[in-house]
Amino acid sequence: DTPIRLVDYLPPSHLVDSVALTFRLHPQATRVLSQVCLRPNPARPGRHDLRLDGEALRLIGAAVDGVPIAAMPDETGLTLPASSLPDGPFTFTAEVEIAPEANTALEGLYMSRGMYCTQCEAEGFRKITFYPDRPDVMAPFRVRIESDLPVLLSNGNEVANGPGWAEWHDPWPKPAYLFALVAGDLVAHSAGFTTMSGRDVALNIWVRPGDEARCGYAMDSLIRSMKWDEDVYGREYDLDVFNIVAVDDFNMGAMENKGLNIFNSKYVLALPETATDDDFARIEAIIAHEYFHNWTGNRITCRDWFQLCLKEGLTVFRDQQFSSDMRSAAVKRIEDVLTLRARQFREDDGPLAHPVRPEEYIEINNFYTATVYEKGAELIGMLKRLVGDKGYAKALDLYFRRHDGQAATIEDWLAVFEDATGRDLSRFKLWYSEAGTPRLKVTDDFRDGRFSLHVEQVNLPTPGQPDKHPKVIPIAVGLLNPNGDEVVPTTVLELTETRQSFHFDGLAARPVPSILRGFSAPVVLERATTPEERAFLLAHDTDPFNKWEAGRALAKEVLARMVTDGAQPGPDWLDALARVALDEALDPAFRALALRLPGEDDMAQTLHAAGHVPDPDRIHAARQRMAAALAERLDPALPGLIDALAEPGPFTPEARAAGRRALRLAALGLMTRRDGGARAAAVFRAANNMTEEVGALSCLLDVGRGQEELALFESRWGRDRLVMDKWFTLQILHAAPAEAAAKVDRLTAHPDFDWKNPNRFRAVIGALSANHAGFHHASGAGYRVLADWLIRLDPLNPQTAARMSTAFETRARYDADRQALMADQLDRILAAPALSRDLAEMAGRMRR
Ligand code: BAL
Ligand code: ZN
Repeated sequence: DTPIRLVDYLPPSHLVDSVALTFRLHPQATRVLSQVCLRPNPARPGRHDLRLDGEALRLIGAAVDGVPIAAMPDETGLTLPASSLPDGPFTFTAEVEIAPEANTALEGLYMSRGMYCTQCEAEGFRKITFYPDRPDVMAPFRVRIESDLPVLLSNGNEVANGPGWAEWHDPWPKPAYLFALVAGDLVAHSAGFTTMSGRDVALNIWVRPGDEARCGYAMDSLIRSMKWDEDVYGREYDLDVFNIVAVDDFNMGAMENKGLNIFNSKYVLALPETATDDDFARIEAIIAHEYFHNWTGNRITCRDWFQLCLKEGLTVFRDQQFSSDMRSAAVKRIEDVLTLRARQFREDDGPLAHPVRPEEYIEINNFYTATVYEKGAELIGMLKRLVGDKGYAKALDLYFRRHDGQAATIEDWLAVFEDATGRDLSRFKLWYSEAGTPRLKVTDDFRDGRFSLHVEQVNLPTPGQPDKHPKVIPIAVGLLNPNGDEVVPTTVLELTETRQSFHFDGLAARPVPSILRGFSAPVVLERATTPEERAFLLAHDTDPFNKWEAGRALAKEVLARMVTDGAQPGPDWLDALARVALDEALDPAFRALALRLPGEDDMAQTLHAAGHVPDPDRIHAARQRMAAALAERLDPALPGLIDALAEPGPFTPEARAAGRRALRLAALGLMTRRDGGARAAAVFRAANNMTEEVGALSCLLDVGRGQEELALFESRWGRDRLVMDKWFTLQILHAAPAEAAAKVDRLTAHPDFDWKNPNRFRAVIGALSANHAGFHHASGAGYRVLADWLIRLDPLNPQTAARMSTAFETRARYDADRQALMADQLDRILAAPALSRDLAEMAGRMRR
């Protein structure tokens, strides 16, 4: 397969003025009739062939302006020669047949437990009919659906219906990737919203009968999202109806189709008894994310798929802002940075590193990555920091005004910031084109009342990019007096060169610097400092992120020593952490985060960066010892903490209560190491919510207990697919390293292991790669079982197989034996017959 390159971009040969589609739904033989009104694109002077994308379509007939044509599609589409096309506007009509029931890739039109649904981003529409399937071709769509199923939905507003049919019209021009259709036996949880200009919008969440009582939180999140986007960005909804549909078989989290968002049911359905606090938070964030796409993605879309971060980075940034406003901004920032480091820094550090705006791809589905999404969002955060809140607001207003209805680029995006604020962003643009996580090496000195920070940025090579340039890096810094008072409040230093010094004058004493406050840039900060200074910042920093970061860094240093020297954690660290954990003036959610020990994959990455070869067994054992030491230190306080944090009254998913539960469960986890699990078993049995039920069960599994509770859980929830996903995951996640692969073998033989369902597949196979010591067990059994399942899934669902193959991206970190074992499995994958383009690209990049 030849790569597609950004430099080869050409505007489309033809534009589409309107599209009319008729679907005669049938599981094995759906007929799709299309009528596409086209005209030559003035931006491409001259006469051009018209290329229509189309894959796995049985062409019944086609015509241009009503005159049948003898079209012969190839494997990827149909070319209509320029000589056969009118000079001006014309209509292309086609009738094709497709088989939704046989579509296991879950791209295009497919079936999920008797219901028809679609997934067209990025290039699924070409599996529905022949069309210029590219995001810069935007058109209004009219859709007629014919089926006996009771609920028939598409984009836009419903304009007519009758027995066995419905017609929808979407007046807003959109690219084909935002097309959606749903047909099924569904019921709605409905509500209404009046927009800021007084438009009444009907809101519906469509689910299977029986699930309608589980939609309340998603609906509440939607209404809050709509209001927030009006209040904060001035963005109003633009149709009479907003529909959401929950689907059980879905490759992604959700999809922002215009007026008809389609969701993985995991991110819609929630009751206190079935969903954890994390599930509630994710539902809120994803509902918001998809809704916010209506402006950042749909009204303004991407010119081509290289610009994916234009909509995704910005929309992630917006959903992060929303969650911060709804919950605790400090806790949200810490959680976002944890995710960024765990997923994006890891990606940047290995063979899959790519710029936020990639310059080539073989399969675009492989670029829905943490780099495009999460690092893309960090770039927006840096821009906002550099131009200030007012500058950001002005730039966004201009963006919406200037580009509404367009398919835009990163150049357009940066130009609105330049035009709105007068700032030159040509250097900043390097963040979009160069991969890799910059390292900041910081030293300081203090002389005659002047405190100086000397900063050097190091931009290491990444695959295909041996030489890098210095980036523009906003570094938020505050200075504290030795007594803990803040002498210099947060100021943003702008690093633009490889080396720069920044000075603070008029200081009476040498201050303690708090650097990279709020994690003001996606970089690794390297600064030689003392445990005492970290403990000081953990106690006194006014910036909540850096307060947490100080504790985190301290924990990682202690754990690193435990791994490399077999040391035990010293009393200083234990005391410092105990002070935070027991400080009732602090937010319980923050205290829970402080108690969360560094993850094993995170430690492996850190040790590798420090020049060690990480040993997964030693990391695992050291982390267990660390937890045991912390449990011993906090032992006297744990029962009181667990009692005091019990939530009286009925469950509420709001952040305050969730934070208390998080701290309670952190304490319970430690207590389980002291009392053999008696308290956790009691919490499990008394739980009236899934957070505590799963939390207590995890505590037990973590210390090798909980078999009775697992059986109880299964008998209670055996018929609930989403809850049972948790049951599968927990057992793999908490399996002892030597048993993890065998546990996968046992659970994949379970009658409820439906491997064709992406959620269930991820629940088991994805959990294996999240069990660091289990996946990397020296026997290679973890690598082998993952490869077995990827090879099996790939012919059916290449997209999910390719995504999950990234477990191998950290190969270079480990010892030669493990590297060889992983390479063997990548070779096996690459040798699989009829390997998909998706998995071939990923395995090939990781094998290089
Ligand atoms: N556009 C794909 C799903 C999402 O990012 O919302
Ligand atoms: Zn998105």
